Amino acid sequence: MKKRVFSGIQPTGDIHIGNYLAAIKHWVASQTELDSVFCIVDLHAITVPQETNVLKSKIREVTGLLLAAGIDPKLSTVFIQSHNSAHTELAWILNCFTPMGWMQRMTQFKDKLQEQKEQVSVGLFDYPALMAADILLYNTDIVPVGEDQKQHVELTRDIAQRFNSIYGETFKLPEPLIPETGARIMGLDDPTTKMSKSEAGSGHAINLLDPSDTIRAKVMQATTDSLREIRFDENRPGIYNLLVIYELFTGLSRPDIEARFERKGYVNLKQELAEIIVDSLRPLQSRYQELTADPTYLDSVLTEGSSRIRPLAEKTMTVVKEKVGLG
Ligand code: AQP
Repeated sequence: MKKRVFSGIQPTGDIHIGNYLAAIKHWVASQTELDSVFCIVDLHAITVPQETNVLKSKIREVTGLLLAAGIDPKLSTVFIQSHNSAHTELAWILNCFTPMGWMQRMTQFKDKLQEQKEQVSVGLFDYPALMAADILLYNTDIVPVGEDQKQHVELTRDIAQRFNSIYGETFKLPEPLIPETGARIMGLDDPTTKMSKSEAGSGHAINLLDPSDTIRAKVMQATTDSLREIRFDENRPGIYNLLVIYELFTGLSRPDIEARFERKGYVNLKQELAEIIVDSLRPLQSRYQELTADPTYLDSVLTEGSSRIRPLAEKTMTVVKEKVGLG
């Protein structure tokens, strides 16, 4: 039996190289040895305001990008969260077993609360319970995520353990899988904040569908520092972030990269990095154009994914409802 992997991606904003290097690239690499389930989490997306038509088209865009990056729908299951109502049903049940205090400790919510103040939705507060439902529905073994989602996976384990302690062994406890390098790619304009889809600044993120000249311009404008030496030093977040991106796209070792840029300046590093990103994303971008040329293809993949996954969720819901005494 292959271990099951579950991961989600929000169809919000533009998918960027942080999503790609920390998550999507690893999903592609492990799909032959793991039973992989990837969910386009549109119900998570509406925890902040979305425009109807934009959300619908972003769902297809993210699906196209996952496939263009190498997710193979014959090996992996790709589906839309809202196509399976078991996600919201289980989330409600888990809500009833989750103390408010646990949710109030979630740092992502606390950060968004600072930004959105009283506009923040109840749905955003409850986001981690929905994420717990996503994961627990499918007896997930491994949840590959970036560093920002680690706390939510730990909460999922706590909720599962609590439920299991009341009703006996029901949910498998999932393990977060965080990449050793690049688990937190930072914004190019501000390397002290994580690269994020919802950040508005035009020089903040490199998006997977950015034209070559846009990528070049963003890299050349990236914030660095006034020092000269090019080496991996976490205390110099701007240059460190660029070097990590360089490392992840090239696969070269840190000593090799440092040796390559000895006695060279930041401009050399930025120029070379920009070309590496442009070249690395080119095949993905042309594959994306091919895949989206047929408007029915992506929907057929998503429909097939939903019907493959639904019986697994139904099995879990039957057990959970029986244990809780519903119906
Ligand atoms: N900057 C990042 N560095 C490393 N990993 C990242 N991830 C997101 N940003 C970074 C990882 O990408 C996967 C998909 O992310 P998501 O769309 O589900 O949600 P998110 O974490 O909320 O991503 P964003 O880009 O910051 O989106 P918004 O702005 O919409 O909230 C996850 O595995 C995530 O860890």
